Amino acid sequence: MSDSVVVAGAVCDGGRLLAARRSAPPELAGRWELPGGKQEPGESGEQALVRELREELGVEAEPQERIPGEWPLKPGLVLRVWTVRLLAGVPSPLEDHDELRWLTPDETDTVDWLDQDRPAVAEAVRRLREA
Ligand code: 523
Repeated sequence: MSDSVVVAGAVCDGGRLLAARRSAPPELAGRWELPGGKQEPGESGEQALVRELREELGVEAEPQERIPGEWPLKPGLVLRVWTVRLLAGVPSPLEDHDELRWLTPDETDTVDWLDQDRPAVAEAVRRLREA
């Protein structure tokens, strides 16, 4: 059986990257992540990401490019990440998060990212610096 997928967005706007602090479960609460969630049957990764960002942040967003690679979360579950552009709305922590921060490339090390998110965060920051 193929792995289940968690999709996440490196949401970039105005030269900054959006970081979201998890409010649950207890072992992950307080750590920072690229917002997203589980891809459901019948959805593409991009569709799942658009849905998750709408539910969690209240925004309309457009996945742009997949960041190459995928990162194991636990057996049978992998993380895939896209860069994302905001189309409408201002992100707010509606579900699963208790704080959001827009980080400049120089500020991205100021939050405690989930370990599995770090390679994609590094690549997103590299792209932000180039843009
Ligand atoms: N991660 C993770 N990084 C990351 C996300 C969005 C998720 O490491 N950027 C991990 C955290 C959880 C698992 O992936 O162990 C599922 O993420 P979650 O809870 O955000 O996905 P949901 O909300 O779709 O999951 P359910 O509540 O279980 O449906």
